[in-house]
Amino acid sequence: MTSVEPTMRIYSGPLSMFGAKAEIAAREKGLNFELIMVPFVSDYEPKHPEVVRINPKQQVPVLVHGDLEIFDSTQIFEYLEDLKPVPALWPSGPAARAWARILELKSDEVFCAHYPADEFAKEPGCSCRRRSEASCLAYYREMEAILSDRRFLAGSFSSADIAFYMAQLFAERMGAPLDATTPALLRWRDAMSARPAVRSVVRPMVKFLYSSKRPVPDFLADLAGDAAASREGQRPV
Ligand SMILES: N[C@@H](CCC(=O)N[C@@H](CS)C(=O)NCC(=O)O)C(=O)O
Repeated sequence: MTSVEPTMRIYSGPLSMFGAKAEIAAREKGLNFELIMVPFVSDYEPKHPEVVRINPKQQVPVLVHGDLEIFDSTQIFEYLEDLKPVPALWPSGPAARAWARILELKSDEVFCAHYPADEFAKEPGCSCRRRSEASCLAYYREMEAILSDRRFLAGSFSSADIAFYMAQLFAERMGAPLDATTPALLRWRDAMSARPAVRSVVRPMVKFLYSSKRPVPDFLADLAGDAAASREGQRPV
């Protein structure tokens, strides 16, 4: 039988944490899609023409599925959940789902706001860097408390975990690592890093970090394979 399903396309970038969120969700759900990586050197210029046409913010991720053209990782989560409800990436029940969505929003918009790249690029010890580090630490402690009686942030594995995993990975890169003061969070991150969908999205990202001589968080070093052998001169974080 010939399939009449249109091919789903996800536009992402080699260092896009938001694109990675969308891709991980699609892989967790076992959906077939074509991944289009937009050019990225030190920024996202030149913009991919499809990204410019579809997203007025000119950002990835963008998803195209038949006539549907949408953008924003959170909106993509919602579409994928409606398209293929099982396995669910939101918990069941209105209150649990609302709470999970708030955790996802906080991860993207509150936690991520704590570590603007230019702040972390400043000298260690400068006051804005110390403020960013302290804010990240406070957020880690909040997540640690949530994980005291559960394996995943919203109870069952959900998009809230995907969002915070990617956000924390980027914070680690920028200089706000997890440490032994948040053991539940470390266990949660190990469990997340072991998921096949996560590994298949993060592995090419780590290879890109190595090949472009950017720092790679130590907890991801095993994902790099051969690329790790050439990490000479690269600063792990
Ligand atoms: N809220 C958006 C954020 C998207 C976003 O910031 N994308 C970045 C890459 S991770 C981007 O395309 N930046 C290029 C630009 O802003 O010009 C989402 O969740 O998708």
